[in-house]
Amino acid sequence: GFLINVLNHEKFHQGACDTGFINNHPEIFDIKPKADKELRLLKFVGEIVVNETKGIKGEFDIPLVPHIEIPQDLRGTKQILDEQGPEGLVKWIQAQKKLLLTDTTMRDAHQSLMATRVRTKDMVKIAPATSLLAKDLFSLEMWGGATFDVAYRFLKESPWDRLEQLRKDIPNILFQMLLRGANGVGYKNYPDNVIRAFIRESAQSGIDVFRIFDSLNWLKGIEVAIDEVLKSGKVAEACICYTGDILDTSRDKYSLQYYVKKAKEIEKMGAHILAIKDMSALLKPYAAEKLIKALKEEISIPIHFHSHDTSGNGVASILLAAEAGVDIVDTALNSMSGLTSQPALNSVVSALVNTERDTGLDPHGIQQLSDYWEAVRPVYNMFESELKSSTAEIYVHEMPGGQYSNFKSQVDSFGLAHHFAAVKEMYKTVNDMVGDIVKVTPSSKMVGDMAIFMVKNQLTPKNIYEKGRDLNFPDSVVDYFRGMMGQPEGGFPEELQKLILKGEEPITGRPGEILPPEDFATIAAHLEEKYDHQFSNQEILSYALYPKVYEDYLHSLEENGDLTRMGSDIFFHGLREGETCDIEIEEGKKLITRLLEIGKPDNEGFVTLQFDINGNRREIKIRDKG
Ligand code: 3PY
Ligand code: ZN
Repeated sequence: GFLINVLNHEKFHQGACDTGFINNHPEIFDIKPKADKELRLLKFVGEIVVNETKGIKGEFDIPLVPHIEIPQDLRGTKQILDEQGPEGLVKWIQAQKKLLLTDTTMRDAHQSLMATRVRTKDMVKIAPATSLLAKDLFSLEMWGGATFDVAYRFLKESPWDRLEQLRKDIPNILFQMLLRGANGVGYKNYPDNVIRAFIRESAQSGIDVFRIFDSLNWLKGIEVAIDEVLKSGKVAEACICYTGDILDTSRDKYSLQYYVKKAKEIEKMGAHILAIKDMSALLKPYAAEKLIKALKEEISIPIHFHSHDTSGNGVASILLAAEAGVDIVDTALNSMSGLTSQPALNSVVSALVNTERDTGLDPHGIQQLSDYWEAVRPVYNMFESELKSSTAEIYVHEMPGGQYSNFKSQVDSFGLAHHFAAVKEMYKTVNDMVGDIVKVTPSSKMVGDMAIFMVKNQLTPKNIYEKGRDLNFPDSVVDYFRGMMGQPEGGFPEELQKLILKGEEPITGRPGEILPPEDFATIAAHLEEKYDHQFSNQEILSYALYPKVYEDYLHSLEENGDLTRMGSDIFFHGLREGETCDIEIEEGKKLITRLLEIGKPDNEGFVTLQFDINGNRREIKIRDKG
């Protein structure tokens, strides 16, 4: 607008004004026939219709949002933390008889069931109802883990916006995130100043409880994160990741003593809460009872039990942990629970009604929340894993829930679709080769990458020392053996380490100590120069964590505009021929869109789509890539 005004100005035509700026910036005339919002949107939808769905789309129910009225004095655990600080919150937890619950629906549940694809829009719709109907929860786990990069990478939305929008609508329940220690929300160690800045920013944007783990239970790897959370006045929940089987006395690496020792160290580090992170659903019911009993005798901070239901024993483990005095457990609303996800929240609530550890949650209220998610879920069906039943096989290969549900498609993408059983078997073999390690992001990814690599190259634990000499191992494997994921219990197997590092010396200290600090000012300058606007601390951190993913997201914004207001059925499935829907393109601005006709590809392979937009006909052409 400004430019046009200048160009039309009388003085400009007379050459009587200083055009130095214009002369020095010829790029301002480089006006792409910039697609208007409407056209960009139709192109986005058209691309899905022509190249993904071919106009085929299921019928989706509109998820029912319960009618509620939020009382003025709605309170919850968030107020306890805000008013009494982490120590006050810990005292409150210890004074509770009831079993406290965390609902993971908005984080681990969909990460484990649907490749982390749930969009902010579907969360925000149910947020006010959640704040009321689930007001007696201990916390909502709704951020961190894989949600951060998937939001940018696949959903083309900002994870920070998700956090802030949910915070606004749920002011009374603690927000909890999963932080991979020195790996932040990524797959590699970051410099200390990135971890610290990320925690500060997350705390400011609404996270209360930081669940922090190291993928090898190497406690040095979580020191910096715990320290920063303590400084920020938030709750530091430090994890021991559970692996092996404490009931099996023939396997002594991960014994009861191992866990008790780690727990004591964690308490000494100043953590407010200890989490038992059972990412692979390996903590069997009677082992849970034994472990919690022992820990309750040895440490005095509250214990939070996180598990998955992959084995089908999840609720049983929770109930026996509750018997043994566990303070808090993770569950997911029933419609988002089970299998590789968390054990079922509503079922645990009902199981404990009229018992000493009654959770205090209202079964009717949480049923409505579960019903909502039940109706949301079909839109995401293409991301669901093929797993139809729980499996006791998990006790053999020990693969984390989120990885298990994704692994099949990862294996397929390497052209090994028919070798899935062999790769799973190899996952166990690799674990033995590397010395029986804790397997959770990113160490689990390393084991998975190595297993695929071994099968692909027909390697065995024997022939690898011959055949592997000239092979380049996957990055994650090299990183691991360089010591860049930390130090495993019992050290690295030396011969294998030598083979993979090909002469390079591994490190034995904390990677954060040798990684040069990130220069945030340089990132800011780079982004501002390239995109010509100011970037917030949040955005600069996003770039520091995921430079390419973040810039791809910026490009998507340029190309497609802001897609966050679009309904998820359209975002993932486009429109079917003849379908009419509302597409919101900005606050309060809706396009009533009807896909009139999908044409046949022309000679150059373009398909013409006819739309009716708010009563006007519009035609676009999309290249059929198929
Ligand atoms: C993650 O790191 O994302 C996990 O959920 C690990 O269990
Ligand atoms: Zn988990």
